Amino acid sequence: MRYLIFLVFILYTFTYCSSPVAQESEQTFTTQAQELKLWYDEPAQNWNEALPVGNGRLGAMVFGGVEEELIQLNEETLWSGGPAKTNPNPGVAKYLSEIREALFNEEYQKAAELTQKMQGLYTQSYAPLGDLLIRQEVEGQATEYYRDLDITNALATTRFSVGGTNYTREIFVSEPDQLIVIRLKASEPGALNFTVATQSPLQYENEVLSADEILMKGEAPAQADPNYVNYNEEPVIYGDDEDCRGMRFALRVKAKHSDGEVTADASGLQVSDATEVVLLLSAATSYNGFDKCPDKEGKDEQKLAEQYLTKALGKTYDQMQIDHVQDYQEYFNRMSLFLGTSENADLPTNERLMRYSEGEQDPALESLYLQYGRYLLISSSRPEGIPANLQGIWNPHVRPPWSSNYTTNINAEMNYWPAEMTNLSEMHEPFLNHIKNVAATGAETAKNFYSADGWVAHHNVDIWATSNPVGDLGKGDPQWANWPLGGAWLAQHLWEHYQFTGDKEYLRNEAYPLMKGAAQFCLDWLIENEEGQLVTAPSTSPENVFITESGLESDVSIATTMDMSIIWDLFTNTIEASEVMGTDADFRQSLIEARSKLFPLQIGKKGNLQEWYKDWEDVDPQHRHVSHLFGLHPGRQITPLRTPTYAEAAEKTLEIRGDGGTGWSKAWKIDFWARLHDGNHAYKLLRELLELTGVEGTEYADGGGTYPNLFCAHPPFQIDGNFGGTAGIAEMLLQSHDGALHLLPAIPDAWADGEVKGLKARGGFEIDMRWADGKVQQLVVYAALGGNCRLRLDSELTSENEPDLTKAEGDNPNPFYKVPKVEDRLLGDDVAQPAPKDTYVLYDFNTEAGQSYTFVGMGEE
Ligand code: FUC
Repeated sequence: MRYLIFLVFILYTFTYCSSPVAQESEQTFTTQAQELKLWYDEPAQNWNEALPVGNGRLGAMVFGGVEEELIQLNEETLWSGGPAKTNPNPGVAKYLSEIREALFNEEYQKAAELTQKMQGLYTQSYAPLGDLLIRQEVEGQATEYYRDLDITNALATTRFSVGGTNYTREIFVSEPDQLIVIRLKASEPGALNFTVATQSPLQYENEVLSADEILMKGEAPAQADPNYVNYNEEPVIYGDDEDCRGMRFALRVKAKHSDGEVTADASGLQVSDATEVVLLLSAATSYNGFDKCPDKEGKDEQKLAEQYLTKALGKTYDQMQIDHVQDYQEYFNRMSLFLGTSENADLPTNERLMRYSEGEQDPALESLYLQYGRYLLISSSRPEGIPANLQGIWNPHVRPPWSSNYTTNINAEMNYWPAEMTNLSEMHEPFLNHIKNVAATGAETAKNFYSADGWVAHHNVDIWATSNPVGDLGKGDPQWANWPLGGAWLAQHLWEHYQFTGDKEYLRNEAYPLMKGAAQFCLDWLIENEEGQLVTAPSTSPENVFITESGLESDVSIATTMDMSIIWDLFTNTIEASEVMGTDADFRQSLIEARSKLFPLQIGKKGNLQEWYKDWEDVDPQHRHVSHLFGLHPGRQITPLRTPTYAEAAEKTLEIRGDGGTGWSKAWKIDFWARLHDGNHAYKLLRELLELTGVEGTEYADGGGTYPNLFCAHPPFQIDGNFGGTAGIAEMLLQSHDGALHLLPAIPDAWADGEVKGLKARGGFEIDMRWADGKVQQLVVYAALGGNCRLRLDSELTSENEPDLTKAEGDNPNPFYKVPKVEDRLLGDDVAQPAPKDTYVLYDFNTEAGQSYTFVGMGEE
């Protein structure tokens, strides 16, 4: 049976997957076994049942109503506000010495009060563009209702029949044509009668442009308070800012029809007696960069919207769709995953999810979840664009939850964890590019708030690259507002991009200068404690509160584990980057010295990795943030093979924290357990992440988990959990942060057999592998960059031809696998560093750039 399943899968993947192995195959067999679709037998009742489509810039949520179709629209650059004010609270650096004195005197509350004075302004909010409303006249009851989102083609379809006529609506968002394209079709000639209207929750007006084209133009607020700030009489303000009004936007809707009639008036478009109509939606904003006023210095959004439309007018619907699918699949088809087939795949996705939540097995839903994460990333983060925010690009609220901004104490980074591993390196680019903007405002913030060099970012960033500690000049809580490690964490992504791509030009020209700037700030920010160790002060551990021995509760202290781990990571990456390029030896030396003096990781009395400077209790021991395990994931300071003592302490920490938490918290825990090589625990959390939520009138009404449209629920919707879960699945299959390509490091019993293609590893390697009973049976390593390759797995391999496999000994010459020597990792005097566990087989061989290497597992024919 197992072989039958694999045969089906291999045929399937050879058809759909363009990984190096698949490219060699010309087979064209197709199977429905892994149809990658979300589908439903009724229209969406609410936003969390609607289906997301997007091209990175334009987004739409499709509800699929029969007589009233609602398509909620977004444009990624449409935000409230304008360029960030970088010195909103002058002179606050003076508090630093007083805060530090209070901290060393153990006056934590006094320190927290003073720290609160060092706050700037809140970020701005991501705004919705508006709605497209299609009111269709049908006579009679609709039957055979069906709607789906096909993530192989990035296409959403709604179908139904009325009185013997079949109606079909298709929608996709084209990257090549920069349009939202909707086709409405009837099986009977002239059966289409509908109107099209536009509206927006922002300030707007509608205009008629011609008999078949309408325009909505409007303006975003000049100021929109975060949804949790409720003390201002006017939380949303339009255009009263003397310096800079809010951003302008334009939406054009044009109807192309084969027959029937189209007219336009103030209420929108009216279509009568048509058989097929294509609606082309073109939108643009006046956003012209993070440092330009979107009003006075803004782009001509009217012209842009017109240009996109005019350019595509000559194209047929079919040609637009072909171009769209081709463009999308260039990314999507790079990877495939098969974990088994599921009977429940024949059920509507909401029901399928409900059964899964009740404990039924559905491995195909788990692989669909990974692919959905990849779909969402391709649809919300395209090169040249703006990074995916807390909700990707999909948001209907003028004051969305947490401003739908970039929350850097976990959420924004989590969005990009799957980018490199799941073969979507280009989708990482908007995030990497925005770090440059943040470094520009962050250099001002470092100077103005701390009199420090380099650049800094705090807990919240927005399209304007706001980098100050938020809190509205002292009204925020330091436990989240005054966290200056955002920039240092962001800088990890620059290094990771290099690790996966090996792009030295990028490292030299883009990444390294930014990494260096972040490290310069940290060098300035660190001070010596009484023992001469380097510590951060003030320091918080997002967003937790400790209780001291004397029962005092506070959030501001010294050298939290997260601070020290992020700095260790940044220094280590920057040291390695300067070594790779052979430059900046003096600066490298200063980092090496500083790193050796960093306050070490500590193990607490419960055997846990300590979160705080001292072994204090937590006010909320099961807090959703697990900041102190940064070194386990996404960092590489703690690994079971090299620092087993700390790995055990990390495991204890996770046990104490428990498996609960919001959507993203569970997703992070999947990554943690995968890094601890405990596949079954990671899998348990994946199942919990995929628990149905948000269905009113059932037991699935609230809580973290997954909505019927497979969006992750914090709750409310936050896309980070989708991306963190996707990365977690990838981490269970392959890891490459600890000196080797570790194959199946955390494979759960539930995934005893499976196959993956196109997973990426550091060093530019790409992995296709099939496994059975948890052991690798077939493996192809594609070496994009060449160089030494080191494999780690728990079973033996043979290779019939090249390379000659020898079990490796000694140092690994591949710079991508460079792992700091154990003595650099001696993090506390009291902790022994046992040798790596001897439970894995290690292979070491040389590769040539562009070559694939094939292996088979023992016992395999
Ligand atoms: C952090 C988290 C919250 C939420 C918000 C966007 O503040 O603590 O849970 O995810 O970001």
